[in-house]
Amino acid sequence: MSTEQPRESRRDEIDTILERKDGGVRETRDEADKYTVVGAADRRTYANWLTPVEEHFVCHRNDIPDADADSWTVSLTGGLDDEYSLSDLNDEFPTVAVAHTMECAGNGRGQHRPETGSVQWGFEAAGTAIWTGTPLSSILRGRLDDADGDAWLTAVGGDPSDGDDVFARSIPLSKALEDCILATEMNGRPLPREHGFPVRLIVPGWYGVNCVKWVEELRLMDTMVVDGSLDRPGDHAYWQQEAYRMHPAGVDPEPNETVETVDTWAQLEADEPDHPYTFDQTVMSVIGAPDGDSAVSAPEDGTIEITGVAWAGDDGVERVEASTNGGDTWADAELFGPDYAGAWRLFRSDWDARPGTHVLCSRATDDQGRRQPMRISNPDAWRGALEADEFPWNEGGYAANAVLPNAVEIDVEST
Ligand SMILES: Nc1nc2c(c(=O)[nH]1)N[C@H]1C(S)=C(S)[C@@H](COP(=O)(O)O)O[C@H]1N2
Ligand SMILES: [Mo]
Repeated sequence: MSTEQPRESRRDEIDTILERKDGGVRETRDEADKYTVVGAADRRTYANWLTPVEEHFVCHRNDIPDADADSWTVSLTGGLDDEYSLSDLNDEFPTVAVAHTMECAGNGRGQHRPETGSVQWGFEAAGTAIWTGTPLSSILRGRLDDADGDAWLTAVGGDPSDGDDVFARSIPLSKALEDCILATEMNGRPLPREHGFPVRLIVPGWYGVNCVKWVEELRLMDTMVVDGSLDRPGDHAYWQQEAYRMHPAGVDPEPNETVETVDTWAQLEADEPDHPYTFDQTVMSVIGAPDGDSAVSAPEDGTIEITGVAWAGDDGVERVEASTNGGDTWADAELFGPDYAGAWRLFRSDWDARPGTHVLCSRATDDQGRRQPMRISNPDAWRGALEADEFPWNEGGYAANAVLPNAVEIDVEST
């Protein structure tokens, strides 16, 4: 299953992906971090609810495994002792479809000043697709007992890790049973290779890193994955315990066996864990239209419709406001369109546009009353930033959801 290709061969892989992807950031590779990344969304992506595969970003580190759907298996371990082929999964369990907004936890990283390392995403690393597959609750049903109440489920990717960091991520068993699926289709078509063919985990409303691609093992555990948790060589803890944790500059986060809450924002507001994990997505919004690419001419009555999307992870989007003067004043936007847990909502707001240049931005509030902060803080503020309506600069550039860095400038021409 694994491909021992030299790094240079990824050029072809990326080219092939790029042939089908169009959009904003064309391609970014972080040589130090060895990421393969295609930023495929552009602002217009956010004027639509469903994101076509061509506009959906791609992000992973290792080579894409050369997978054969007929021989691929998912093993259940950690006392579950079973194994399924994809046709077993398909035949033995119900098939469901879920809507999920995939967002890399590093979305907005490029908005941090000073710059943080790795891929400098603006807002391009988010998209909403319909994912079809098997509910984990069906697979796990009848295999659990009461003692598993606080258990974790660890998904392991079959991407070759060169004997290094195995791609393994843990989610609470309760989340797995609630709404997670093993997906084999994206937007009604077989999963594209770069999105996890033949099977990937979808964790609705959680950051992309939790949605393990090319899943080959699901392991029931008492704790989150730490080093030595898996029956295989390599380091097991990197993706859970080191990468994708929020912390100030120069800090190495300590591993934890468990956390009080998997609500990413609540972890940030609380004093523990010291360095939050990127689990559920923080409240966020992006304007999709007008897109600022060219000047707009105001119609006779001056009214232009501002359209965008807003999402809030496990929480609902309670309110979206739009501003046409860089955040000085705000007007309530209207939520409309599909309303699925784990996927973004469309919003719109009528703008009485006058000729000139205007800065448009949006600000969403989740159903726990948490509102997007206006800007990203300086590097020293850390958790103190929250009180100043700022998002805490963090060294990995994770979970950023500040308003102003996502603003769009619009030239309105007189008619
Ligand atoms: N096996 C595996 N799964 C993975 C990754 C990876 O490197 N290996 N990258 C993760 C990250 S960081 C993100 S943001 C999402 C991106 O999913 P997409 O490429 O389908 O958009 O996949 C996640 N799943
Ligand atoms: Mo990511």
